[in-house]
Amino acid sequence: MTEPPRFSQYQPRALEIIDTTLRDGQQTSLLHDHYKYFFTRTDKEEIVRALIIYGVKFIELFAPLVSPQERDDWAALREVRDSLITQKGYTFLLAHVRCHPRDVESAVEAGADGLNFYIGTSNESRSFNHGNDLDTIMRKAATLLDEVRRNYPHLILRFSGEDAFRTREDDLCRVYDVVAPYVDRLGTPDTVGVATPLSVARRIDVLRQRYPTIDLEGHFHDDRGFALYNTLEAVRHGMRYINTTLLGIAERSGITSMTALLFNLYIDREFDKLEGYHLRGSYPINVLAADKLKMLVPPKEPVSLTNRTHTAGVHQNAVLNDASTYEAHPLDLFGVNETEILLGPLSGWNIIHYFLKEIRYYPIEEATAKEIATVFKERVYQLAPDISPEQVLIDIAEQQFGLARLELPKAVTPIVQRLDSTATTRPPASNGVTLPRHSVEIF
Ligand code: HCA
Repeated sequence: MTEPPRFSQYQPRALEIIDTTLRDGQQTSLLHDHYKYFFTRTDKEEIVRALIIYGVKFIELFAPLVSPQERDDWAALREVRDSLITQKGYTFLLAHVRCHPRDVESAVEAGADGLNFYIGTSNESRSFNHGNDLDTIMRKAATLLDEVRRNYPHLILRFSGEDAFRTREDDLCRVYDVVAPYVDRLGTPDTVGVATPLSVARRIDVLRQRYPTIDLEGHFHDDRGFALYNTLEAVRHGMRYINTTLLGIAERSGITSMTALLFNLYIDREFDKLEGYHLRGSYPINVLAADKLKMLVPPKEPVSLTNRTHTAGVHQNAVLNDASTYEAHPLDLFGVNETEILLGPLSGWNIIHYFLKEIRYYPIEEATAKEIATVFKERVYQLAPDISPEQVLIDIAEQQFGLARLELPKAVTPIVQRLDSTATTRPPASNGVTLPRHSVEIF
């Protein structure tokens, strides 16, 4: 049966995020650190749902043949995607595949909308990974892509020379010359994090000149801490497709964080790149991902509550006078404010622990937070319109668990008071852009 040619009907935006949380994100060591090891089916369904509601149109998953679990999850994730088509339009599910017919078959069987092909092209990959020389890579890739293009004309095809930034420019172009006739995008993964903004700009200029009609895709690892800078440089140089993950989780030190990228594009006033992304959902989606990993949103993530937490008494006083003293950025537009932080049925125990301890100043152990979270999850489903989830949580904490707020010294005003006051005194965003309001319950 021929699939409808959906991609050809889609008009790509100035910036298309290809989220790879469920592919490269699953290669993060954090899953091991926290004894979690893999995302469950439910985790994946919730993440896909949240990404689609956030406005992401391309989601990369493992090739289904990676494991029976991955294969079965494909069907479940397609169902989630299908259930949101009326509300959010179509979202393309892409399979990350080796240049191997079995990978292709499994992805086609699973109903993938596109195939993200990759094969190592650097000396290192050629010598120590697959052992093929450049001519073999070219022959293999071109033959397979030609066949796939002919048999499955509706599929979106991407080709990446893995380790592109350690691949000589001439070598990369030789390979890309032979695959270019078949693909919709050419990837330039910085697999081991060696790129710099300068090398990114140069590489993109070369590729754009040589393949003017093919979109480029970036995937930047953070080994030097440059992933975000490299991505911003790539976007400025006209790269339309960018791989990101929630919280930037991926192999080793990770890749570009989705919300960090969009936040920075906003700060740099690149508003055309933000079309269709629900920026107010940024913090909630980060909380969701962190919760899955059994941690808090990391402090190095720009869209985090940490950037609104002031501990030094002097800072707190200044912030009470005017929040801009220590807060330069409009994080509230990205959902970092009290109404967005919490507290839907999916709020995990760690955000509940954080909320009660750091924001509401209850002395509380993790074990108690876990118990409260269980009670809260039951109660929150029975919410009346005039009772906030936060009030339910506080009632549980105080009445059922006997917690009492810490008395603070006068100079230390709880952050919540500050947030309440800044909510009304903080000037609106100065750029005149109206952002859609988005609340946490959707996740
Ligand atoms: C991998 C490597 C990869 C692939 C990126 C891509 C990388 O985990 O297989 O397919 O574009 O960083 O090169 O993530």
